[in-house]
Amino acid sequence: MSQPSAAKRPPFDPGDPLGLDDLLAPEDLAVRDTVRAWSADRVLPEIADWYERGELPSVRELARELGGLGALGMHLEGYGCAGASAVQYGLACLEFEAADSGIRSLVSVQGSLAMYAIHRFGSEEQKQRWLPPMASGETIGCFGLTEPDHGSDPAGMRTRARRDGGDWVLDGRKMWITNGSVAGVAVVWAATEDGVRGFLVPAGTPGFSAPEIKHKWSLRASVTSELVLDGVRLPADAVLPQARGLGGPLSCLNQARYGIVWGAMGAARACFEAALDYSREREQFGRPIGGFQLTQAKLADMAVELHKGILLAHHLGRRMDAGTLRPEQVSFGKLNNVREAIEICRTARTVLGANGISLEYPVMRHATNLESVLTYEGTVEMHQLVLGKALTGLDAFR
Ligand code: TGC
Ligand code: FAD
Repeated sequence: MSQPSAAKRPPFDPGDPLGLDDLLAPEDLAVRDTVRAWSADRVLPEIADWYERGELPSVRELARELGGLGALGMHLEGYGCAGASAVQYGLACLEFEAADSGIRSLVSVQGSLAMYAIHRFGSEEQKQRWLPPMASGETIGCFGLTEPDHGSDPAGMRTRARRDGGDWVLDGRKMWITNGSVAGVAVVWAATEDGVRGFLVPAGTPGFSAPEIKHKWSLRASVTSELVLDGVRLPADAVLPQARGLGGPLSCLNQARYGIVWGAMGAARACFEAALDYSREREQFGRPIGGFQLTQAKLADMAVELHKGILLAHHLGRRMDAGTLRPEQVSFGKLNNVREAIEICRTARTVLGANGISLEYPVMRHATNLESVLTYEGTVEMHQLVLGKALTGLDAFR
């Protein structure tokens, strides 16, 4: 194999050391640049303040702006959705999460969980009613699967839906629900005589409320709520007709987990960049700390894991676009990329010394956010067990 001449080789780019941008088409780069510019303009100047206050104060306005960008349900077709590729959706998730995991959560729950559930399992009437206002950000959606006593094991859910004449009546509780208190529609999963079914619960339905969960030390710029269902009466057409069994909600999780595979690398990139910049400027013992071998080892290891993670995300994105992506492969990506992202953020924190714990820098905020990302959408252990089962053929969940 002939070696290219040095003159043909592009220069080394510290922001893209593997040359992964070569994998992207001009339209992919355009999506990435648009989301990066929006995040820099709308999120980065305010995020530390929102985080400190533990609020996402302009969530409805942000949702409408995200709708205007085409970011809500962007990988879905029709009904006002952008019809972007999975790779483009992934790039957007990376850029949103480079700003804050809370913004990527807002986008993921809207597009990959609530809208995807309606798009994949809803009737034509349900799609026409809900998807266009959700794509534009006029209506926010949430996705209620987790319960106070059933997180990793949703098969044991206690929320029940029973038939009463032509109606459905729902009773139960959901816990830790992103966007819950600001949602115009909640996708609620409940046990019925025929197994798990999905229901569309409009905000304001009697018996339904969504109190916000406070005192979080992670995902502080994100709305998280309980969903309370006390004899919530819904018409027959509130049920998602095409979803039967736990496979319904778990299919939606594949979509959101895929976005996290990319998103986690955004948080990691922000921390790596902060550490690299800091290491060039901060001097100790008469020289920049980036000149010390131990700091360079940290930076090199961070860069290796960051760009391996992006490459993995890209590979999974291509498989998703080709229709060949398996749930076990999504687990592979979520397990690796979130775990490595946390490690990168923690290492970046050490490079910043005491400044690493300050909200003046993004590192600690991303590191604490990633503690939620490690847990939601399937904990590390769940994804290890999914892979363990696929590798051995033995189910170790129960
Ligand atoms: P199991 O018996 O394996 O499966 C039941 C049925 O589901 C099917 N299935 C899947 N289908 C599509 N995609 C997947 N990933 C699937 N995994 C399983 C399966 O084929 C079967 O279908 P059928 O037709 O034979 O009935 O189920 P299990 O009870 O043993 O549980 C498996 C396990 C533990 C992997 C699953 O329960 C699980 O993934 N648990 C983790 C729960 C979780 O991730 N919850 C997330 C809640 S949503 C959230 O966190 C949003 S945060 C978002 C944000 O803010 O960004
Ligand atoms: P548990 O399931 O109780 O697990 C506790 C520990 O036990 C974990 O380490 C787990 O891995 C381990 N464990 C459990 N079973 C096993 C086993 N068989 N083998 C080995 N280890 C095991 N849910 C939604 O439905 N919608 C949302 O929008 C949503 N948003 C969220 C937002 C935030 C900020 C957070 C923190 C959570 C959110 N969740 C949401 C909930 C999330 O999906 C759950 O927290 C998650 O699935 C884990 O459930 P749990 O917290 O009940 O932990």
